[in-house]
Amino acid sequence: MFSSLSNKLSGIFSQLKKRGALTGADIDAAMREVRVALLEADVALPVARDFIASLKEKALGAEVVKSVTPAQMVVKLTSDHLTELLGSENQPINLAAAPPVVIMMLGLQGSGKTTSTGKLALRLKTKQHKKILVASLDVYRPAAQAQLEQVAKQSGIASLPVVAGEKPLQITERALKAARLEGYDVLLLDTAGRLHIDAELMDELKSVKQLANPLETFLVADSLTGQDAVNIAKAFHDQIGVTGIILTRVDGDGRGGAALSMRAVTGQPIKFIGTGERPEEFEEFHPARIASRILDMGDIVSLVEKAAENVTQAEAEQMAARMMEGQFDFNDLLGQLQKMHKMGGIGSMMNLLPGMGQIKEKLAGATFDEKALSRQEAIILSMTAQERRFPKVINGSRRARIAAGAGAQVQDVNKLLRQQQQMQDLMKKLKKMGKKGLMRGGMGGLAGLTGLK
Ligand SMILES: Nc1nc2c(ncn2[C@@H]2O[C@H](COP(=O)(O)OP(=O)(O)OP(=O)(O)O)[C@@H](O)[C@H]2O)c(=O)[nH]1
Ligand SMILES: [Mg+2]
Repeated sequence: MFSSLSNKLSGIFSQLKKRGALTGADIDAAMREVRVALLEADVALPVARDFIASLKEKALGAEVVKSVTPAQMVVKLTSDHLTELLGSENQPINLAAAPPVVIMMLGLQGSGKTTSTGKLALRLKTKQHKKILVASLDVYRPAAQAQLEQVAKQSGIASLPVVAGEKPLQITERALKAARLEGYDVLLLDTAGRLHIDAELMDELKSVKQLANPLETFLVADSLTGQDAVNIAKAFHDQIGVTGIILTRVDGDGRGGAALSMRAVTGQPIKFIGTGERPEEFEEFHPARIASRILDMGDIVSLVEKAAENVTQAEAEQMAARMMEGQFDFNDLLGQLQKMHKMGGIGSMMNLLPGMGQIKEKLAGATFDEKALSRQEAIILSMTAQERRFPKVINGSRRARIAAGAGAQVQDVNKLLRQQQQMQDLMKKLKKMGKKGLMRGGMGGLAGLTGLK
């Protein structure tokens, strides 16, 4: 979502880097360009203006001009400033109260409230081991309550049984009671959306809030709506009082302005971001990481965390043991493919790597897309257990059968066989090299799998 801003900034800074020593005029000119880039990214005007004013003041300071690498100093200052603009530190969700802790979700129609309710519930359940109850107060849109029920069920979360004809306040009361009696740690209230902010909606939200006394009131805002999202958030905050913002569709091609202005305009922290439609596509918002993503310095920290989450120690050891034996059959390959999928595919990994912003388009080529991963998985799944274990038995007629079963071409099967063979050869070599070569081989193996070699 920040790609265009990110490209512009890296362009500005690479020009600057070429200059070596910087004059005040160089910095002035660069700051003007940064300002334009921010405005083009749909950052609110006053926010961009303040940002540039204070950044320029620092950048023009003697430190930068006299430093050995002035351009890098400017980049560093910009990164610090961006981090600050985004809210400095991650603000964790507040659950510090006697259970059941109530969390209320609000926002405009279609902003992602129901989806985010499910995502947040899943996150609190898996990461913080909380017992969660969700309840929908949306009695206006037909099937809204059923939608939340469905979303919850998908993630193994309990939802308040729907009683036809109840009003939002009645549902709230029943949900509070159920949460108390049934020993839930957290109660998430999903509310109805409206097309515009209207008095009726505000009154209803106010009375629900008064009754439920939520510890957190999250405004769910669609980042694709840019400055509108920010203005709406401000209006909600002024009238209802919110304690944090959940920014959705950060995976989309929005220009980033919403994320950048939200904190400055509303004074409230972004606590989470939605990065896709799936329940697990939801992350804590870390200002420093986002800033470094925007400046295309990569986001190594999140990458490492993501990988650690998905590959457990035991799995890693098991994988290493197989490698040490010089083994690599289709079960191993399938395991690797599935892990990549779990991590949100190669695309999402690439976004996090330094310097990838500029070559991302190239990487979006045939061997590098999600579809290819899924197709490879389908091919392996269409093999028998014996074929997966002993790929050598896969002859011409088996290849045709496997291709047909996976809805793929025989040449795709051949390609995958070659990959498996390469990996197998690599493992054999590794075995000879011993432990020392393992790391290097592992990386090379990954590259081989993705056709990068
Ligand atoms: N790509 C992407 N899609 C999202 C994200 N969050 C929500 N969506 C999609 O946005 C659509 C609307 O989401 P809902 O959760 O139903 O929105 P809502 O605010 O509850 O809508 P109403 O109840 O009608 O006001 C759904 O198709 C979601 O899958 C996100 O972070 N990324
Ligand atoms: Mg909804």
